[in-house]
Amino acid sequence: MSAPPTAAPPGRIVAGVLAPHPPHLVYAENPPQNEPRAECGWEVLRWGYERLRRDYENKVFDVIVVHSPHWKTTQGTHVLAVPEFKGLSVDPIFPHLFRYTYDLRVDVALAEAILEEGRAAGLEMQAMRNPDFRVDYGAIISCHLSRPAWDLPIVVLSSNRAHFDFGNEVGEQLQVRLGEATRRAIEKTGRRALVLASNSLSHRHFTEEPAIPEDMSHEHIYHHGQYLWDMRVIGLMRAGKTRQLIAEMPDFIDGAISECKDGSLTWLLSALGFPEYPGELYGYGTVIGTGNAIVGWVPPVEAK
Ligand code: 2XP
Ligand code: FE2
Repeated sequence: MSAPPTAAPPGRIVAGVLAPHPPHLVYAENPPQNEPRAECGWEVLRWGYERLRRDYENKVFDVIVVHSPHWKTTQGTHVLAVPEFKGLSVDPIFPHLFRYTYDLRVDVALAEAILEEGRAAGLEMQAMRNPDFRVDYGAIISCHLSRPAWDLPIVVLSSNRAHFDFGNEVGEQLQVRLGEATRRAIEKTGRRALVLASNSLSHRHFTEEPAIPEDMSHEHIYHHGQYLWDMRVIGLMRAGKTRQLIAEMPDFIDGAISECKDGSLTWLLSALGFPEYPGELYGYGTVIGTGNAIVGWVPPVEAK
């Protein structure tokens, strides 16, 4: 029998997770929401998510806040701000693997607080108020894998393309400010938050898919240099050297054509206040050759 839930005091990030979103992982789990069926696949990563869920099942969360690389906006950061969204999410690259029916709630009060704190920090922020908006698959997949019950409201932040339009250094600075603004909003609204960065690490894709997508005899790291980058970054996270990781991030992004270029991980580490304690590695594995790590940070609750 598991221990009863332990509630942290309100107004804090209870846990932050690097929670990558390959649609393959949902496909291989065969949840009722997803139409395609799989035989197996990518077990090491799926067992990693399973262990994360088990570790967090006794924590009390009010909300999940997720930053997704696949909601790409060019006029600043957008935040979902409608109480609920329903629809069918189809991955544009892998429509044969991910056709997922979603029905989710949004914590609009927290979304508004993030918008306000972001603006107060000088960031361009926009509320998404279209009830028919199609929620992006990156956010849906990270939330599903971290907490498949969908029993919590969520808040989704877009990735704002600043790295692509103005360079890595500019993009990084904006994500650091956005992370601080997100933390302030969580504190001010008294939420106990689970915060997710939805990106993978190295991101060189295979160009051909096997006839059976879940045939694991085809799955492997694509390129040794990409693997070395992933190991370096994972080593820094496990050693609690997140400031060093941020200092190296622009080079990592270029060297490993990393999905960190969408800003999610930098935003998360900033929201967590750049942890100096080790991140818990739940799993590492490739998906169509890309490097994916599941890493969790649980901030210590300071005595008052
Ligand atoms: O290509 C992407 O960005 C995806 N989300 C799909 C595939 C594998 C990711 O690691
Ligand atoms: Fe992606």
